[in-house]
Amino acid sequence: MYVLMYDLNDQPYTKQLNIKTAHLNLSFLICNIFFLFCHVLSKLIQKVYFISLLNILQTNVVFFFFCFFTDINECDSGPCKNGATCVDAVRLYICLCADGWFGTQCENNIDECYSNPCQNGQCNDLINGYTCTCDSSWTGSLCDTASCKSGWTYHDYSCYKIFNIMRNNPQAQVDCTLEAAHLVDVSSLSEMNFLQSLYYSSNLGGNTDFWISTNDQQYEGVYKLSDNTEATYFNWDPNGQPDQQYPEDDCVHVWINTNFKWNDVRCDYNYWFCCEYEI
Ligand SMILES: [Ca+2]
Ligand SMILES: [Ca+2]
Ligand SMILES: [Ca+2]
Ligand SMILES: [Ca+2]
Repeated sequence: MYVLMYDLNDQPYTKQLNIKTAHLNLSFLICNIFFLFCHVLSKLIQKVYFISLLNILQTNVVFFFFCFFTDINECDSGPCKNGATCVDAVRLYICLCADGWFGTQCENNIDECYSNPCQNGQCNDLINGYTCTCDSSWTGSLCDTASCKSGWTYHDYSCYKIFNIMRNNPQAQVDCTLEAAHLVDVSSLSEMNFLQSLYYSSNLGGNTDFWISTNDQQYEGVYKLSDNTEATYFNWDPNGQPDQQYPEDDCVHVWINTNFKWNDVRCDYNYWFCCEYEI
């Protein structure tokens, strides 16, 4: 009678049992079932050693069965990376990642830039954090604070300054260009309201009208902005403007006395002027 056995390294071998067939009774069947049980268990658990102690008496075969379970510490090999904490378990390990890392072995650097936190700038991914390199004219940790040149005021992605210097319209355009700006393009009621508040908060020392870019110098009645695109917003004085009183009335100024409504006038008149640059 040969019995399949396994040594401590799980290597199978056969062993001849020199006992009478008559004695190979139910005990052998139980033995094999138990062995099978241990072997299946060994697939689930780190190691199972099966030992059967055979004690052959004169007429009886008595088996003693033992399963020995062992488990190594899988954390000993240091599988968790980047400062993770390794937790040993049966047949496996679990890595508890340090902040900023993920993955089975915490081998991956979390991309904190994924959500695009830098509103006007470049995001630089770090370990458990990020920094923003802001575009020009933006500051703040999230590049969400506009930064206009000294003396200029921010509103909706533009910077503005009202110059309390008397200039005709072409001269005013040149002065704005020298400031890397242009005569203000007023294209919404919101922008117009902003200009009104800017006018009063700028301590300009007087109440003089100011130029804006709107003009119809190219075609009479077709109003353009500083970039030569057609104007779509107007804030004309409702009492008859634009009236083209003179043939040269092709430039537009903000009329302080009519609550900041607009009037078309000759371009060679002199007023203050407002410059704008986009950021
Ligand atoms: Ca990161
Ligand atoms: Ca504008
Ligand atoms: Ca005109
Ligand atoms: Ca007019």
